[in-house]
Amino acid sequence: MDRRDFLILPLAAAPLMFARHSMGQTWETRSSLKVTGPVAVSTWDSGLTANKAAWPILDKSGGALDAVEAAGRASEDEPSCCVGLAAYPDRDGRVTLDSCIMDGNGDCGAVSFLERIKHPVSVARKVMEKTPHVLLSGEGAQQFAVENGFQLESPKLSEDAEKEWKTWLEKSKYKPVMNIENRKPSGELSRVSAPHFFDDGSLNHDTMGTIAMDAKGGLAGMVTTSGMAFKMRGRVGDSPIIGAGLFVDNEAGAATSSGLGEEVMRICGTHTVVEQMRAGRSPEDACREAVRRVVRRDPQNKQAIQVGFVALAKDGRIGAFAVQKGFTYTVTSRQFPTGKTFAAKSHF
Ligand code: SD4
Repeated sequence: MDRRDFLILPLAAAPLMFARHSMGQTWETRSSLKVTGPVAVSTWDSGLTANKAAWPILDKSGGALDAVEAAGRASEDEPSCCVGLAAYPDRDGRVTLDSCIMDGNGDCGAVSFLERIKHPVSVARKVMEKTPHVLLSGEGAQQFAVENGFQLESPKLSEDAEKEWKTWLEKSKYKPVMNIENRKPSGELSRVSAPHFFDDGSLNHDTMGTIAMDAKGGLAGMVTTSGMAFKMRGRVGDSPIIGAGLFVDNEAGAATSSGLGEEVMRICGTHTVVEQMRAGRSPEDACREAVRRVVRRDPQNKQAIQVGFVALAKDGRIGAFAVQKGFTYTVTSRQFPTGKTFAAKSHF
């Protein structure tokens, strides 16, 4: 079932220019998927684009790290609601990007709250390779990027992002007043600083996370996102946080997440998933356990949020689990050379 379809929508559906995901699609669910040889696994059906960029590298015995970086760059190049400079801005009208990259030996780099740079995933890789640090943020991250040859792009919003932002401003009657986050216009949804759903009812998610295994069995992963649309300025989600939005360990496996980052951060989501695989759980059961931890805290409110995890074990098993129906992931491998999208099982 499609993410757009699984909600009963109270709001008028304004058509969106951006394809957040394909409509009307149904995806196969598999509990025990196992591939042999190299593989790229990405969040959502839009993961097809990411995997398409990663696959030629993996197929020619290239490294998993190069493959996931290529996946991230391809997503950042494709205009969408949720990744790259064309994505939806924060509530002040500025696009701020988060990204991280990690390989199976524990090397990692990340950027958060990065503005006007087209390829955050490559900046994250530079942080990993050229600095003694893991995470650079905001102005400092931008300065580092420029010093390393990344071009400073225009701050102008894409046409579609501008239109959506303006619509959001009208409806939310947003004024930059103190404590706007404390208003409770919609019950439990007021607990986070960005809307959970767009006006067409689709979830405010579509972060691209890619985890991959190369021909030598080496693992790597990356995440790239603009975070939650219309978020509070300065808000950073799980995506650039190692152990939250991404975790990779050659001894056990790799995992990435999409959805409401605050919930993922609270349980160190992907680290939990990888540790569960290390302890012997299948990728799907490991993701299910992480979802259980998300849901067990304040369970009533979990009906209103989405978090999905997808995992790749070091032996090629793949699995996923989400809070709600509608989370999908895409696998590209020798078995699925053009990519195949699967639906994750879910708690609700
Ligand atoms: C965040 N996890 O910033 C991200 C949002 C997301 O698809 O997954 N979007 O919280």
